[in-house]
Amino acid sequence: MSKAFQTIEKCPGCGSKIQHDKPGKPGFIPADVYERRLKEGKEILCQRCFKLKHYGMLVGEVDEDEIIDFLRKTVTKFRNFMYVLDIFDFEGTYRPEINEMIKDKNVIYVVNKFDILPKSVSGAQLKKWLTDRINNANSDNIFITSTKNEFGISKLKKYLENLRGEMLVLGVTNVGKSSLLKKLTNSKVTVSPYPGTTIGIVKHKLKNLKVYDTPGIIVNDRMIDLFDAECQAKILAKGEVNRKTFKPYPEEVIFIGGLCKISAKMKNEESLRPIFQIFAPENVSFHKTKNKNFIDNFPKYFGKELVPPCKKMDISGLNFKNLSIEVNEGFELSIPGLCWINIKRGPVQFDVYLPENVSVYIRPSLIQPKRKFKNS
Ligand SMILES: Nc1nc2c(ncn2[C@@H]2O[C@H](COP(=O)(O)OP(=O)(O)OP(=O)(O)O)[C@@H](O)[C@H]2O)c(=O)[nH]1
Ligand SMILES: [Mg+2]
Repeated sequence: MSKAFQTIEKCPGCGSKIQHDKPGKPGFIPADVYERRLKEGKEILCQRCFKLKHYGMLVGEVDEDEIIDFLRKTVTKFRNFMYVLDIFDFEGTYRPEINEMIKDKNVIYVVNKFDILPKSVSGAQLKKWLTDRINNANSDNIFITSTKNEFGISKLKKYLENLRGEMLVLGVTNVGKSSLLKKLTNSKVTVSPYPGTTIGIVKHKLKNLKVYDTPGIIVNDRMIDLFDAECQAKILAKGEVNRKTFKPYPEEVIFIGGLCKISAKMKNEESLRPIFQIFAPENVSFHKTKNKNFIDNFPKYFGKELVPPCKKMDISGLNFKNLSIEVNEGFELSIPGLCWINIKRGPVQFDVYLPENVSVYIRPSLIQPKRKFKNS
């Protein structure tokens, strides 16, 4: 390769090392294209970022173990961290293994995607909820943001511009780390709805602070993690979450997507029916039925009445579990990467059937009930 031009060693879109030998792998760009674009002074992106940016296509594979090894090593070199969380999926993105990696460090928590919450939730209300739930958090180190409607971006920017030194950004895949840095610095990094977009470290500058974007941490205990990348991109919360109120009879089953079904009754008063609201991204379907044929043959409806999965899916290799869970008024049942269920009238006794590796949480309500339901 000619050295007449300044070479670029890392793809500015995803941070992976530029290489010319392994098509389909991160960082690949054909040598002739690379040289030509350098000569012409044109933007250099690896083929994967180029396709993601221009065609919304995902190519190439990411090595999960390599990423986590790389992050563990990198974390030890930093004192200051920006830990990015996704408010659609608090339990799925606020994780013990990340907390462990950065304990004893200086951390700011950036809770992103505020736009997906119903408008009735105020920033102050959410901050209080978060402060109660994040270790070591106080109102000064939590920032609530949305890269979509710019909520909280200028406040975060001002805060960062007053800092010096170096800061590492950390978080699960798809929480919006790169989108935040793009907004904060007007840079050209690749963002996409596919998990694992960023592959290496990408450096950004905000006045006297160097901020480093990193690959997302890949996790496997959320519902969304069971689906392929295309489907994950489809069901990722894009706009305000959908909500639907249910007041089911005990014999009715509610499918939330195809891999989770619930039934519910009042814990104490058999004469009343429970009332709850399910919140989920717009492309997740809710389907209430007591049709035994449907319930027994539910995989037949994948990609149709039941989404996700987005198309046919072989679930013969998946183990399922049955949970019996009591949830009181003022609390929510959260199923990471799928939905949360807010109790309006309870206590509710739920039977939940879902894949074994998907964790389930009970948490204080993010959305407070406005009115009390009458006894009907
Ligand atoms: N609704 C909403 N979507 C967002 C927001 N910020 C980012 N996104 C979307 O979330 C998806 C992931 O964004 P990225 O910035 O690539 O996320 P990341 O954390 O860098 O992901 P990895 O590099 O895969 O770890 C994209 O589809 C973004 O458009 C936000 O504030 N609100
Ligand atoms: Mg990224």
